Amino acid sequence: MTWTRESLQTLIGERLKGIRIIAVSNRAPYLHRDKFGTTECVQPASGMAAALDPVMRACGGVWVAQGTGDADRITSDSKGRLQVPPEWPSYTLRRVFLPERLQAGFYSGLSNGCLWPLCHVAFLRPRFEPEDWNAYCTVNRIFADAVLEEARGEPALVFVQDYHFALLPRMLKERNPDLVIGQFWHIPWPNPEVLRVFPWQKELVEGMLGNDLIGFHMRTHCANFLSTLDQTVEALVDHVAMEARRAGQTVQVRPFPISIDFEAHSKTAASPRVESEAERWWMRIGPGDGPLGISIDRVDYTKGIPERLRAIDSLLRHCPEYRRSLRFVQIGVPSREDVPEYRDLAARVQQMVDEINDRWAMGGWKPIHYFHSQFSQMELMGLHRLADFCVVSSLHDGMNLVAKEFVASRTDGDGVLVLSRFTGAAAELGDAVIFNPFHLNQAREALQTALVMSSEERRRRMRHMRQVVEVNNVYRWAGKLLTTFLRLPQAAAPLELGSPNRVEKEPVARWG
Ligand code: GDG
Repeated sequence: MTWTRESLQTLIGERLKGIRIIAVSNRAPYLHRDKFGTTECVQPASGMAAALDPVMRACGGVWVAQGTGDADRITSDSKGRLQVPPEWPSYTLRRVFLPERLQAGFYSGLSNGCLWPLCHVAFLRPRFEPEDWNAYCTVNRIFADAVLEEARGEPALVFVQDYHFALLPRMLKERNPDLVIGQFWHIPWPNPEVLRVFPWQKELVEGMLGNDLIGFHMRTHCANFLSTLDQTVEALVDHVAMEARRAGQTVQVRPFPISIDFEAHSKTAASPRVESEAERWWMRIGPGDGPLGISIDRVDYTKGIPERLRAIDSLLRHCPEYRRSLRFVQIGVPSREDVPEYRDLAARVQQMVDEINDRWAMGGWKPIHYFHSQFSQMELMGLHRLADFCVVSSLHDGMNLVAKEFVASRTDGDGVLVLSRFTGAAAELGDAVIFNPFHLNQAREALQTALVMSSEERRRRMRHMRQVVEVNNVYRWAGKLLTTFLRLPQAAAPLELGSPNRVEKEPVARWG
C-alpha cells in the first residue's frame, strides 16, 4: 500500500478519534521575523521540521517548540500559541521562550557541542561542561511543563523529536502516566564505546526509557541503542524482539526511515513558479553550456563540504576537459554559528572556495558558485531542476532529505544523484552513484561517473529512485510509527482507542 496524506488522516480519524497529538521539538517549523518594520514568516532549514510539518498538517494537534524569531512573541498569544501554517492553518504551534542564559548551554553546549559530534562519531573532542548539562536538564523540565499543560492531565499521544530532549520522556511519564510517549532520534546512535565518554550517559538513556517507543532511521542505530542499554543501565534487553524492560515499563525500539512528501514536492517542482525560479538561477550564475553540479547543506562538519570541494578541485586537475566548462553551485546555509567548530568550518569553506576559484578561474568562468545563505524551498527546487548532478557527501548522516528532495524534484526523469554511503538514504537509493567521501580518488571517480553517464542510464536510475521515494514517503514514516504506537499493549488503555472525540477546540492566534 502506498501511504498518502489521506490514508494517514483516515488512520488518525478511525483509530485515534479525538486523541490529542502533541509533537515536541527544539526547532519550530515556522518563525516570525521583523523585516524592515513588517513581519515575515519563515521556515528554517531543518530536516526534522521539513519532515514533521506535513504530518502535523495532516494530524492537527499541537506542536511544542522553541520561539526563536524576533517577532515570535508578538505573533502568538499570551501562552505562545498560534495556528500554522499561515496560509492554511491546520495545527497549533505552542512556542516556548527560553531565558537567554539557558539557551547557550542547552543548545550550543550540550546538544550541539556534545551529543551531535558524539552521535555522528565526528572525531571532534566534545566539551563536557556541568553548566551545559544543568541547562539541558532545566530546558527539558521547561518543555515538560508546556507539554503537560497542553495535555491538561488527560491521555495524549506525545511525539518527541530528537537529541535535545532525551530527558523529557521520563519527566512526562512520571507526572502523567496516561501519556503514550514516542521519541524519534533524527541523528545516528553510535556504538556504545563512543558514548561511554559522555559523563551523563546513564541519565540520558534513563530519560529515554520513559518512552513507550523509540524510533531511529536505521536498524543499526536501533542495535547500537540496545547495546548501549546493555552496558549502561540495569534493564532486560531483548535484541531479537528489539525491546527493553525496566521497572515494569517496556520500550520498543524500531527503525522508521524518514522521508518527504513526494507527491506535493513533485507537484510544486513541476509548477511554473519553480520554472521561473530556475531561470533566476541562470541569472545568478551567468550563462554557460557546460555541466552543472549542485549541493545544498547546512554548513555542518558532518556534511563533508570540504571533502566535496577537494573532489571538484581534483576533478579539474585530472580532467582538463571540465576546465572552463563545469560549474558547481554550493548552497551553504549558515548554521549553529554560536558553536566555534561551525564558525571555523564556515571560514574554511569560504577559503577553499576562494582558493579553488583562484586556481582555475579563466576568462569570466569560475568552477564554484558559493552562496552562504538561506533560500526558499521553491528556489531550491528551481536549482534541483537545472542540475546535471547533485552531490551529497555526508561523512555520517541519519538520513539526508536533500537527496530525496532532489529525486522528487526531477519530474523530467533526468539528473544523477552522487551519494555518500554513510547516509541513511544510501540504504534506499542504491541507484545513486554511491561513494566514500573520505577517499579523495573515489569521490573524484564518482563525479566522473556522473558526468559521463549516458542519458538512458541516468533515466533508468532516476526512474527507480523516484519509485522508491514515492512509496517510502513521509506519510509511510508517520503511518508506520503511528500503527506501531497503536499496537503497543501499553497504549490501548490510556488512549481508550475509538472513544468519542474529547478534544474541544480552542481559539488560538492566527498570523500571516
Ligand atoms: C537531521 C539529520 C535527517 C536546506 N537548505 C535550505 C533548506 N534546507 C532543507 C533541505 C532539507 C533540510 O533542510 C535538511 O535536511 P537533511 O536531512 O539534509 O539534514 P539535517 O538538517 O541535518 O537533518 C538528517 C533529518 O534530520 C530528518 O530526520 O535526514 O540526517 O541530520 O529539507 O531542503 N530549507 C530552506 N532553505 C534553505 O536554504 N527553506
